[in-house]
Parts: sequence; C-alpha cells; structure tokens
Amino acid sequence: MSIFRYLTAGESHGPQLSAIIEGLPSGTHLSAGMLNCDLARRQQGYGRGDRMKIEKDTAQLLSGVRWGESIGAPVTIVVKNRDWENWSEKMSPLSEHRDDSTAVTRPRPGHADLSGVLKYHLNDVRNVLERSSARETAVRVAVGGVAKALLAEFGIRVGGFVTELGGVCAATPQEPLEILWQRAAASEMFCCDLSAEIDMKRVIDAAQSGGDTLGGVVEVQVTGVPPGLGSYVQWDRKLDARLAMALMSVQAIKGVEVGIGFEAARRPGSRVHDEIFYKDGYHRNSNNAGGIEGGMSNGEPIVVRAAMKPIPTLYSPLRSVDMITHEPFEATVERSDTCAVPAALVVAEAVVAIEIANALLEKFGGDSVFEIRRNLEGYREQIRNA
Ligand code: EPS
Repeated sequence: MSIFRYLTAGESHGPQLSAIIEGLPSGTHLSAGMLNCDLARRQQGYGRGDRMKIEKDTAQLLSGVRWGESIGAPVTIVVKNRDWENWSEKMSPLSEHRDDSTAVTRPRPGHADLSGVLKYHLNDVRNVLERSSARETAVRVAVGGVAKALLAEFGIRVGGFVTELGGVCAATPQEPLEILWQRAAASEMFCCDLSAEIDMKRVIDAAQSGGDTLGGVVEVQVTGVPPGLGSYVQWDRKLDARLAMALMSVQAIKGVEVGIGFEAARRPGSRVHDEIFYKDGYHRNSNNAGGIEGGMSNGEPIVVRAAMKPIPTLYSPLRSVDMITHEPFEATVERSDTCAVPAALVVAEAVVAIEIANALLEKFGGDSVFEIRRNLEGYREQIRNA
C-alpha cells in the first residue's frame, strides 16, 4: 500500500484545484516557493494557448507544515484558478444558475467527452471535460514538488527533458544529467538540443496555422536512488510497474518506456544487459535498464520516457456527432493549446517523484526525515561491503 498518498479535486474552471497528501514524514523542509518554481515551469513552453496568459499558478500550503517544516500531518495544497471569475456563473454549484442552453453536445474525438457522458449519465460534455482537463495537472505538480522536497533531503534529484516533438527527435549529448537539466531549463522547449528546438518550434507554428495539435516524448531521470526500491516478489510492488502506472495516469500519455524500452526488443541480449563491475562498490558502464532490474532500483539513475498524444481540441475540428440529434457535426472547439509537451515533462517529473518517494518510504520507514536518514545510512553501510 502506498505510504505517500494523495487525492486531487477541482474543475478546470472552478474556483480552485486542491490536493491532500497523506504520509509526508516530519522534518521535510517545505515552502510554497519550492512548489511554485515547478508550477511556473508547467505554464511555460512554446505552443501553449491563451489560458496560460490568464493563470499565474501558485500553491498555498494550508496544513501539515509549520515554520517551513512538515510535521507528519496531512498536507493540504490549493492552487487557485484565476479564470474562475470568468466562469463563476457557468460553473456555479448553485441550482438557480442552471442554463441547459449552454450545454456542450459535440464530443471531441480523443478526449474523455463521449465515454464520460455515457458513463456518468450526463447531458452536458462540460461536466466531463472540466474534470478530465489537463488543468488538474497543476495541483499534481505541486504534490510532486512536495515529493521532490522529501527526496532532496536524501540527495535524490529528479529532472528531465523533451526528447521528441511532432516527429522532430532531439539528440541527447553525452554529458552528466545535471548539466543536461540545466541546458533543458534554459530552453523554451525544455530540450537539450538547440537545433532540434528550432525545428520543434517550426512544426508547432505549422500545426498552429493549420488548426492542428502535436504530441511528443519526454524523458525523466532520477539520480541518487539507492538500490533495492520496489520488489520482485509481488506484481504490485515492482517499481517499473508503478512508475508506468503513474505516468500513464497523466492526461494524454499513451506510452511509457523504461531505459531503452522498445529498443530492447530489437537487440540481442549481449547488447541490452548492463554488465556488472566492482570497484569500491558495484557499478555498470551502461544503463540500458534505466536503473531498474527485477522491479527494483539497481543504484543507476532511473530513466523513463512517456509519449504524449496530440491534444484532442483542434481548431480545425474533427468529425463528431451531436449527442441530441445524432447528426454528424464538427467537434466542439474549446480554447486549447497547440502543444503542451514541455508542460507534460514537468508533470511527468512530478508523478515520478511521487512514486520514488513512496518506494523510499516503504523501504526506510516513514515517520520522520531523521528516522529515514538513519535507516538509509545504515542500509548504505550494510550494502557497501556486500
Ligand atoms: C490547461 C488548461 C486548459 C487547457 C489545457 C491545459 O485550459 P482551458 O481549457 O481553459 O483552455 O489549456 O487542457 C487541455 C488541453 C485539455 O485537453 O484538457 C492547463 O492548465 O495545463
């Protein structure tokens, strides 16, 4: 069972997004400012729509933190929607504001719209799209920021970059991850390859003028992870399985790879498996496994990739059917982005951080940073001479 658990609530155009985190140990240094830098990163990236001009996402920490440190109690986080003031009647919880004439009835192919109204017996697609919107990822990024803060207490860092966008592939230079993270942070596409970045912007411009949208691939890495997080003994304890679930839970993600992923299926074993060496401890000269063998971390950096499909709202809409008349119509056009792949990187980092935090707490106990540090140091000592 998860130790670091969270739930989110809130609609895209409701008053706010909220999250409650259970299981954050005491003694984690935490401030809203630490969460706000990732919230600002999530709003960036070439190809975003007008909503990002309205919002300036910031987190409020409303419980579980005192004088800059967690106290072991549930943490409540709120991210306000600035756009709420434009929607307060349309999204009002009060019955006297009901106006069925504004109902959205032409579901967008690729979105949750059609299956959502069927499943929940609704007659307005808005009741689905408000919650299924990727706006929810704003508060998930804040939860991920809390997980990152916890991991930082133990020297574990999470970062990443965009590796592909709209069919443009970026090269990954052979440099330390920390350098690549810095390079990606300075790029408008969160990409380490400047010439690919130029091409990415070009394909976004072309998609935008054609009323189309683009997806891509993001890669997340985690450094400083001790070996032995997760387990091989049971299916739901495998670290790679849990990371895959976390990544697949992010809106618009359609595929996940660990290490070289699908490429491993094309190579012989001699060119896949990372040979084992020993010099003052075990180490590898390659990391095709992406830091996970047998469902457990192996001490190498964790490397995972997620593929994001193009956003389903197209300004040149696809064919759909009106849900009242069943006549063919073009899908509803909601304000949207041409491309949100850089934002998806920040969300992917967040959900990966949450899973690694969870696995860390399972292995090393969970009540205080002090206790976890003691357990982790003891374990590192124990395996040093193994
Ligand atoms: C998003 C907010 C949304 C969209 C986007 C992500 O704002 P609005 O719907 O008001 O334009 O820009 O959501 C989607 C593309 C989607 O399909 O759900 C955000 O905050 O990231």
